[in-house]
Amino acid sequence: MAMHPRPASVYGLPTDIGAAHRGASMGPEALRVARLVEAIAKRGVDIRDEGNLGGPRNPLSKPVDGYRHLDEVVAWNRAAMSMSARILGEGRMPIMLGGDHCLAMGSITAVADHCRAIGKKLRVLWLDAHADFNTRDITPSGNLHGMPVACLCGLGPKELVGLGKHAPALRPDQIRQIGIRSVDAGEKRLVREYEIDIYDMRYIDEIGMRRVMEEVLDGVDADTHLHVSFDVDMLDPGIAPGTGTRVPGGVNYREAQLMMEMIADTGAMGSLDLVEVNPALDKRNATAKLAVDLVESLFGKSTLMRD
Ligand code: 6HN
Ligand code: MN
Ligand code: MN
Ligand code: MN
Repeated sequence: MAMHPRPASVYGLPTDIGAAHRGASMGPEALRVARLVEAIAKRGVDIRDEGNLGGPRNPLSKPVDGYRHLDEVVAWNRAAMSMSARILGEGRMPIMLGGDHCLAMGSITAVADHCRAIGKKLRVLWLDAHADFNTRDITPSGNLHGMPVACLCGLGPKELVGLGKHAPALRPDQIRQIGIRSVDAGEKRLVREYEIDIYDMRYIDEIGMRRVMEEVLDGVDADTHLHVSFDVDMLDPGIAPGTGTRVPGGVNYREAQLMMEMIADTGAMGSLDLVEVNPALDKRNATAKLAVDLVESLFGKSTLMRD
């Protein structure tokens, strides 16, 4: 497929408001230090850096009625949603730098509203070790970064479920989850009930990443907006130690490259989240550097025609 790289705008959300540990708030700067913006520019993309948005500080409080920091999470997600909506309105691709994964509620709600308004199909690729499908009744932690997919599908507090113009923002059949290997007990029942399409590590091991990606991208066409929500804990902790909820047995370097290359080949990526980079847990910014390397592939680095 001929590629016309679409213009893109990066913005940062320096917060760890949805997580249990502090540090993901430093993710946007770590990604910039790893030369994310320059790497995308090198792919021939017209790229802007909008800087960081602000929001409430992390009060480090206990969960209330099953949610930790709900008001603050709502505030940050409203900011994310407005910024992504603005960038989409300018005809550009929003690249949200987290921050923790709760922020994908805002970015994806904006994308869902945009796709409804222009009549495009939306598919969300959720790259993660976790299903992020908890609710307040089943969460083991109260942390909202474990709940964004459930909230986007209508299961969650009304302030988050109703962020956008249409609630719920997503139907389960629009989502494909890849790299999953840690799902909590109650969460397992719920993802089954909602029929979330989960390509877990066992499935990847058994059929291989190439076929997994063919399946998750099946049906993606010129009328499809692909949203990629990349939680770096999808990657094996041996190559990506800088993240708060590490789970052994993750996606390896070559598999990750192939995923990004196959996404790039569709030419359909319209928005991206890069979340859960935690420099406080990293080794010499290795995780941010790896994320940048993979983003280069997402923007077509390995495509011979463009090198
Ligand atoms: N993430 N399932 C665990 C929880 O607390 O709900 C971990 C969630 C991790 C979320 O990495 O985006
Ligand atoms: Mn996640
Ligand atoms: Mn995760
Ligand atoms: Mn679009």
